[in-house]
Parts: sequence; structure tokens; C-alpha cells
Amino acid sequence: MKWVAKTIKEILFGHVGACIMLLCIVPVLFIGHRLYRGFEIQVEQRPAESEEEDLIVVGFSQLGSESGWRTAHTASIQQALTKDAGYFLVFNNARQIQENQIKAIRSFISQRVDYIVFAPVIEDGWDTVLQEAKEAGIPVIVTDRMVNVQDDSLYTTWIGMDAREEGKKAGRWLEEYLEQERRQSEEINIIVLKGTIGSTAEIGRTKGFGEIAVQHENWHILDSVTAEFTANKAKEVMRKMLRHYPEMDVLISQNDDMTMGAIEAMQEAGIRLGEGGDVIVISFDATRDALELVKEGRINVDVECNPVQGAYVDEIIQKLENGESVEKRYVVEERVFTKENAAEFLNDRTY
Ligand code: GYE
Repeated sequence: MKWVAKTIKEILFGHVGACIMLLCIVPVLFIGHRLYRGFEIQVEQRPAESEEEDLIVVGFSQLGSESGWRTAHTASIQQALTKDAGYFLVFNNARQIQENQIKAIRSFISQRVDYIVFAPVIEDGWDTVLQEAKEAGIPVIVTDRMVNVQDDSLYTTWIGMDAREEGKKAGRWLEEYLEQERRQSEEINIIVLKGTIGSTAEIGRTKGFGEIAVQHENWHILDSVTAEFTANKAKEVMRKMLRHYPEMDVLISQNDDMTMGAIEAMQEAGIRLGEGGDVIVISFDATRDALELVKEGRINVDVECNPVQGAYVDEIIQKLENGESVEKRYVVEERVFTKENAAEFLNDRTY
């Protein structure tokens, strides 16, 4: 019987045992590694030379898919840079993480794309990767939000919006509205729902509105909290805000998705919106869904931010291809919508 025990021991602790253990562990490690890799971003690759023919290869790093505005912005670029128009588009969605964008841009550089188009999630932190693109001789077209870099020659051009002006438009509208309602001398309590901190849209809209707000001693910004431009986060943040600040008179929400989430929270709490309501709602973007609410009077004003930037990108690339010079900055046109004019623009709204 002793030899049986000895053999069992050998199997467990000897060479055979080690082999069996290895056979069990290796697949576990392998599966684990695959699972881990599943969470990394995979950057799409440009096609083989033969498939490309004479197409202009563009790497497009989109910051995420957090809002209706973003979906429209992505679609606009995809619809402009088609094969029929002479492009091969390599698309990457960075899911609101700067590291993912840096990785995507590096991948575009190593694939030697002809142009890099990118919508930066925040303004800071791009010097190194853009320097790499410059050294590789790849022109960079920044779209939507802006970058804050030491050296302007790190990008060719920028197409975007004047976010500070949008913030001012919101402030000026509030001034006029309070006057019209004869509330200009009342104490006005304001809550701000901010977008992604450090993004052009957040920086500009906060600054622009702030410049108007400081001119009014009776306007009090009780709190400014980020909800990262998403409806879900805004609903959650708004529920808390309503408990802390029942005296709120005005909500400034830096995009329509957050406004939708905040409205749901306010409705749950029985707050009346619109004419004669408890809270004045100011929003940004002016997407179709939000314009419907403007028309109904549940959002008082929506400051437009135009995501339809694909045609500009195409035009700029064509100019560069022809050796023409381009401007350093293109700013898209934007309007302000209230109950008075929302309906007239709703039919043609593409986003
Ligand atoms: O307002 C928001 C989006 O950068 C202008 O980003 C853009 C903003 C837009 O998520 O909805």
C-alpha cells in the first residue's frame, strides 16, 4: 500500500503533478489575458494598399458618444468623408478617456494616415502626441473642442464653436427675460450643471455666463457641479441639488442631454417648468428633442451649438490637397431658440 501512497504523492508534487497543474493554469491565464485585452481600446487599421486605391486616408479620433450632439457630430463627419467622396475613414471612439485618444492618434501615426481629425475630450495634455504627428508630417485638423498647446503649429486648423459667446448669450437672454418678467431686482438663485471639466464647451460656457452674472449683484450661483454631459449623471446630480437648494430659480445646464436628465428629476420632485413655473431652464446644443421641449415651453431657452462640421472638414482637406492655404480657425454659426421661434426650425432639424 505504501507504494500507492508514494505514487499519489509523486503525482501531486512530482513532475507529473507539475505538468497537470500547468495544463490547468495555462488556459486560465490565457482566458484571463483575453478578457483583459477585451477592455483595451482596439484602434481600427487602415486597409491594405490595394484596397485603398487613390483614397485619402483619414484617422478620426472621436472623444466619445456621451450625447445626442456627439452622435450628430460623428455622423456629420462620417457622411462627409465617404468612399464616394474619395476618402477612407479610420474611426475610433475614445469613450471620454484622453489616454484612449492619445493611443488612437499614435496608431494613426504608425499607420501613416494622410490626415488626422480629432475632437479632443479636454484642452490640456496634447503637446507630446501632436509633436509626434508633426514630426511624421501628418496634418492635424481639430474639430469641436479646442486644444491648449504651447505651439500653434502643432495643428493645422480648428473648426468649432465659440463656447464663451454661447455662455454670454445665455446670460444676456436671462437678463432680458428677468426684465420682461419685472424680476430684475429680485434675488435670483442659480444652479449650474457643467459638462466635462476642462473641455472647451465647459470652460467657455462657464466663463461666458460668469461674465454676465458678475454684472448682477442679485444673481447668486449657489452651486456648479459636473454631470459630464450625460443625462443619467445629470438626473442623479439634480436629485441631490433639489434637496440642497429648494430655493433654486434658474438651472443652467451646459448641454441638452443633461437638461433632459435634470428635467426628469425636477418632474419627479413636482417642480413646475415653463411659463409661471418654479424654475427657469437654460440649455445648450438645441438638438431636435430639446427643441420640442422649447416649443412646449419646458425649456425656456436653448443656445445652439452646431455639430454639423463634416462639410468643413472635407473642404479643408480638399484645399490642403490642392496646396491651398487654410484659416487657423473656423467658427460655425449659432442661434438662440425660445418658444417664439423653435417651431419654425424644428422641421429642418437634422439632429
Ligand atoms: O455641447 C455636448 C457634447 O463639445 C460642443 O459636447 C461639444 C459638447 C456638446 O457632449 O452635448
